[in-house]
Amino acid sequence: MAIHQILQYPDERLHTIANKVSAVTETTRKFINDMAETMYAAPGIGLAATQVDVHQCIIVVDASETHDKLIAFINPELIACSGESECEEGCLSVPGIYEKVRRAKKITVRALNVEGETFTLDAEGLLAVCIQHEMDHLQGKVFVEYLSHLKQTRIRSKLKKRRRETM
Ligand code: K2U
Ligand code: ZN
Repeated sequence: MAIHQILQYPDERLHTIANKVSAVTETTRKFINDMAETMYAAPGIGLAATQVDVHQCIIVVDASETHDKLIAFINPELIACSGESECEEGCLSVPGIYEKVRRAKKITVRALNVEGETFTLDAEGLLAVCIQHEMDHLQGKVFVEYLSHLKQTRIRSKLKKRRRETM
């Protein structure tokens, strides 16, 4: 397995729209294993293929307290959502930034699993937040884009300053 480098905002590649996976192959399964390893090592509770510069509709999520319940979603689609809730979010591509975002409270997602079989999942709470956050990544959207332009400008400046200091 391999740990991939995670793109850092405001890298333009984070705004790429991912392509549907046409067939789930051994190569797909190996990549998903790499994504999971990369996510757990970060550490995080979700990761989208976009974040490792692979523009395929694949996300992995593990919102369990024991960090041993990985769910892989291939070609995920939101087929139902209800309610609204606000949650403080972070992102492995925007380190050190945590801001509140409003999202659907309950969702139903349809996707392919690693065997290429269709499944649906009802989710709420942190799992629902994480799945929506990762599905945004597949559409080229980073969570800071829900914030005001002023906040986005301040975040870009903060990250650029931090990068200059670490060079
Ligand atoms: O996309 C990512 O960068 C993964 C996020 C997923 C996430 C974002 C917001 C809310 C929940 C999950 C990372 O896991 S950010 C780290 C983190 C960990 C636990 C709870 C919140 C954020
Ligand atoms: Zn993220």
